[in-house]
Formats: sequence, C-alpha cells, structure tokens
Amino acid sequence: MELKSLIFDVDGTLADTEDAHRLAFNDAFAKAGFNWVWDRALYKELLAVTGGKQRIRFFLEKTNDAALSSPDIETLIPELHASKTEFFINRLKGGQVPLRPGVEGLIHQAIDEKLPMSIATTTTPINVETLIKVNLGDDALGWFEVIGDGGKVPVLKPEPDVYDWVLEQIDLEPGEVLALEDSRNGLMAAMAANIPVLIVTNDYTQGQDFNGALAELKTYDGLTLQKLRELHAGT
Ligand code: XBP
Ligand code: MG
Repeated sequence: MELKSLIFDVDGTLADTEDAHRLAFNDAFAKAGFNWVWDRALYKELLAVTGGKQRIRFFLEKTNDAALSSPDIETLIPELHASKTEFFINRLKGGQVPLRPGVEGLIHQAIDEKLPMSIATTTTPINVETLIKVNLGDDALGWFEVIGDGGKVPVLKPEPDVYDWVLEQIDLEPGEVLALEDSRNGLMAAMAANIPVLIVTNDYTQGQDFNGALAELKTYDGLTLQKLRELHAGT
C-alpha cells in the first residue's frame, strides 16, 4: 500500500522529553512536601506505565507508600500531576527540551513532499502543543493534520485507542500509514491498530523488546523520507 501519512509519537520520538518529565515529577513532589525522588534507574522502571497520573499511582503501589491509603489520594494524584505539568511546561519554555537530531529535517521533507503528518501520544495536550511551538514555531501545530493525545482518548498506550482515533480522523487504513515510536508500549499500541512501526530508540528504551517493528534504529539523524518509504513498501 502507498504511504499516505506519518504518525509521530511525541515523548522519546519528537524529543527526548523523559528526563524533563522526571525532573518535573520530582519538583512537584518536593513542592508538595513529599520526599519522593525518581532517579533515572527508577524512572526507567516506572516508564512501564504510560501517563503521568498512572505513573504516580504505579510508583506508590510499587513502593507500598502510605500515601496510597490516605483518604484524599484521588485528589492528591491529579493535583501532583497538574503541578508536574506546570514544571514541565516551564522547562519546555526555557528551551531545555530540543527536538531529537534529524526530526526537524524529516518533518520538513514531509512538508516539501506533501506527505501528511499526525501525532499519536499519551501525554497531556498542553505538553505537545508547547513542545512543538517552542521548537518549530507558533504555526507548526498546523503542520499536523490531527493531534491525538491523552486528552482525546482516556485509554493510553499500549492499548491501540489513540492510533485508532487518529486513523478514524484522517480516514486512512492502517496499512497506509507509518508510526514512528521509541518504546515497546508505543509499538504495542500501533501494532494493535495494525499499523506498521519504525522504532528509533533512546537511552530509556534501548534494549526493550521490539519484535514486530519494521526496523529498530538509534537515531533520526540522516534518516530520509525515501528510507521511510522503502521500509513501508516492504510491508
Ligand atoms: C509517554 C508517556 C507520557 C509522559 C508523561 O508515552 O508515558 O505519559 O511520560 O506525560 P508515549 P503526562 O511516548 O508512549 O506516548 O505526565 O502528561 O501524562
Ligand atoms: Mg514515546
């Protein structure tokens, strides 16, 4: 089938955001008076769960933290997460999270060749919007036909819901698109929607099981649209 659209994941794909997320979680915990500190090794384990609120709960369950049995836990987690989002946005606005090398070039090739692009992510909408605007300019959101995010679909990756939602919006068959992902959860989500997937790993996701991906690369640097078309043509 002809390649008719690219679908980009955000965290770990457009940019290496996860350390900024991690530090924002730590800032939010400290501000609220908790002594929880997520180092890189712990965060790598916590990334098994997508979605910030779900990740906080996963951490509390994993460490059997007393906060879990507090009567206000159902309001505490969203409050901590809202605070984390503020800290994260400040980091984005401070220019601390650039796009991965090669990503901007690929996006411009797609624009030049009139290949539509969309986004499928589990993160909070404002995070995607700010990342794109800060790094690509105020008009860049309009370069993407559809933005599927954690605000559009409540069920996050590795479930296929966000990919199914994007496909429905852009009115294409799964075989007509190519998903660009960095993680096993992302791969599972796209594959469950029957979408072919190219994996480009990062420090947090390297070594995960990517069985079923079209290919597994380490960088976008030097990656051309022609190469993506070739990979897709082999499906
Ligand atoms: C990314 C995520 C996100 C972010 C946190 O997964 O899991 O949850 O780490 O974002 P993917 P929020 O790249 O597979 O979409 O805190 O806004 O939920
Ligand atoms: Mg990702």
